Amino acid sequence: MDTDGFRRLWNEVEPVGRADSGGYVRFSWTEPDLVLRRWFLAQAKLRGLRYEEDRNGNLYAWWYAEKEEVVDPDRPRPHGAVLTGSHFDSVPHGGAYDGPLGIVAAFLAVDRLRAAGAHPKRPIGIAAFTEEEGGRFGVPCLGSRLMAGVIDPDRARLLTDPDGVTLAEAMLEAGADPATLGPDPERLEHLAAFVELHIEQGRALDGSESPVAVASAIWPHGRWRVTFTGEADHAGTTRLPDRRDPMLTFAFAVLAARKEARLAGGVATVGRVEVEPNATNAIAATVTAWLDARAPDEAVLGEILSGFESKVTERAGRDGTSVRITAESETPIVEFDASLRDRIAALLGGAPVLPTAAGHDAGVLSAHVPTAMLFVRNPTGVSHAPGESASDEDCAAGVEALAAVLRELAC
Ligand code: HGY
Ligand code: MN
Ligand code: MN
Ligand code: MN
Repeated sequence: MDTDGFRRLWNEVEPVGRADSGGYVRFSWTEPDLVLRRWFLAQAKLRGLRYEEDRNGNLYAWWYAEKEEVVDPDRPRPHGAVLTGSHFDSVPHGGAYDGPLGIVAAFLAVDRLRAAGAHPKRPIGIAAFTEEEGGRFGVPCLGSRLMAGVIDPDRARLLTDPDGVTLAEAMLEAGADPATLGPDPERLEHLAAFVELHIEQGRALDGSESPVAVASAIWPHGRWRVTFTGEADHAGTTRLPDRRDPMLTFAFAVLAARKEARLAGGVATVGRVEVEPNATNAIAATVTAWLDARAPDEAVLGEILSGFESKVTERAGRDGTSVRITAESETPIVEFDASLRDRIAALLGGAPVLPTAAGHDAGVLSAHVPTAMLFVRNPTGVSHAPGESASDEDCAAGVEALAAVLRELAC
């Protein structure tokens, strides 16, 4: 295993976007993202791979099969390609590995295959999908969802970041063209398989013999914007019975989400909230919070949501406030392609097979292309926070595993 080789390439990516918190702030179309997009182009050039940016801002580096029969010279799109890769963007102050590890490992896996003299019979592609976390514009897997045609490009163009900048404006400022956003069915048709390597976002592999696991499923999950509306008033002179304080209903809702999730057997999180007018000495007018709920199956997720909605609506009635719940993104359960999953687990010497409650571009593509995921051990299990970690040895083992999978599927 080439641990030094991993560390060398990882050292080029790891510092990009690191904040004083030790976490990463790599929002799509901001400077750290542009630095990593330029790095991706340089890595493709270094290896003589054909670089491509698609209509949605996703990047590709293609290693063509020697005798690549390009069916339509005007559209030199590879047929039956095996694609691997992940994303560069992060949640605010997220971990170093979530996303970039899959892209660095992909370049190194291609290097391993070439060093071993492999000649792909199918094109092998490396992808960097844009806005996977939804950390800036709020909808996760935006680049892969646009490609798959599961989000309206007009809605996407108007998505705004916390500063009110739209995706379209951010792309224009970065020199990209938002007018081209939209479904890319031909691209999907030409993929024979997609394999995403990702750091494990949990502790399932801690203490395991194998530093690498294969994904069986992604839990159904979603994000809901919950708006609590009350009546702004003076914090001192307004008698308690006269108040219509949305902060009260919000506080109840956070506890209700947790309780409904515990009772149903899933998880629910409120990690983001905005208060208007957000003044120390004024009762809030509105509180906007985002609920992230996930569960092992759709029935449990539905139970969490319906329990949450009924309890919070009832409480708002008692508080004299109102509540509106709007789905921002809902992702059904993903059962990865069983034959591909088992073939890869066997290839990797019986690697553990485990589900995840984290969403991924692989989850979006799996509805269109035979898809698999590899997880690399994360001893702390921490993710979406500075504590996320993986050893160089385990990452190098991930590269070996990915190289073996690409050889199996494309060479
Ligand atoms: O939110 C998620 O589950 C993923 O890490 N984007
Ligand atoms: Mn993530
Ligand atoms: Mn990720
Ligand atoms: Mn992902």
